[in-house]
Amino acid sequence: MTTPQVKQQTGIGGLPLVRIETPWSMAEVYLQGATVTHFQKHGEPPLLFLSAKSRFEKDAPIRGGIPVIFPWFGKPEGKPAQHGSVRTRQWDFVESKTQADGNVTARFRLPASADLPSIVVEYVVTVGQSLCAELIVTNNSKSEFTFENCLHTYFTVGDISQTNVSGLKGVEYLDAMDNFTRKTEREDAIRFTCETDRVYFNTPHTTEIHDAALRRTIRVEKENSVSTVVWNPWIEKAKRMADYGDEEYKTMVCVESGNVRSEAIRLAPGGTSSLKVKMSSVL
Ligand code: TA6
Repeated sequence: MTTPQVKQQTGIGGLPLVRIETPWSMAEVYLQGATVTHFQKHGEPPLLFLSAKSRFEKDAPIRGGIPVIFPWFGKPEGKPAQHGSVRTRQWDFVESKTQADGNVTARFRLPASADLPSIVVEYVVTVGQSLCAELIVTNNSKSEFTFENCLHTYFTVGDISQTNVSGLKGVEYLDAMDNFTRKTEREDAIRFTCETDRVYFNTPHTTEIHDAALRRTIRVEKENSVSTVVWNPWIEKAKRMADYGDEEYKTMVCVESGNVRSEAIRLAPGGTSSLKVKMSSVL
């Protein structure tokens, strides 16, 4: 059994990354946005999707993996960019630890910044037979801090036309493709035949991605997340995204975990909030 290893390396575009090898898997985390760009169990296809056309440049978001969305989701009025400010910042790699069971944890911290006064943001990635990501926000200010968070995970699938997402039947959602109209999910399994962009509310529970082409099920388990976002850009939007291949919509789906829009978090002074997601695959 290979011994766990953690190495700091220079990655695509000269950007620094942390590469983590465990007896079961390998992962890569770019310090840019503390973005997990790769997780793959030995002998399996990659769990995470990374666009072949992603930019790897300072101040540009990485297209794929697990973008960390904080302190806002989407593009609220007056905000300078889509999906928060931290996915394009360089985080610090603090430490890594190998657990007795062979899992490796790597801890990252967002450097203090004037736009987030007295707010400490850390991110802990645990790599083993599954992948865990935990976004931890501590409010050291003297006032309540309201924010949205989301781990905007891109998953690899073999063929989107043979893929479905289960676990959301009966749940209310906002349909971004229909002026954010509030609807109720009627399907046991969501299938993809067009651009799909939905924010599901009151979903603290597990969802599953059933990938018939790769003959695997991906399980997304969450702690302290009540919003789930399901997204596939489909044909026309794929063509409009410069950092995304025209055909890449066929081999990915986003199932994102966080607390967004009406489910934003209100963190009292001295409080800590942790959003945790465990991603695993079953063949
Ligand atoms: O999570 C879905 C979504 O909000 C979509 O509307 C789409 O914009 C996607 O995120 C990607 O956003 P980005 O800013 O990374 O291009």
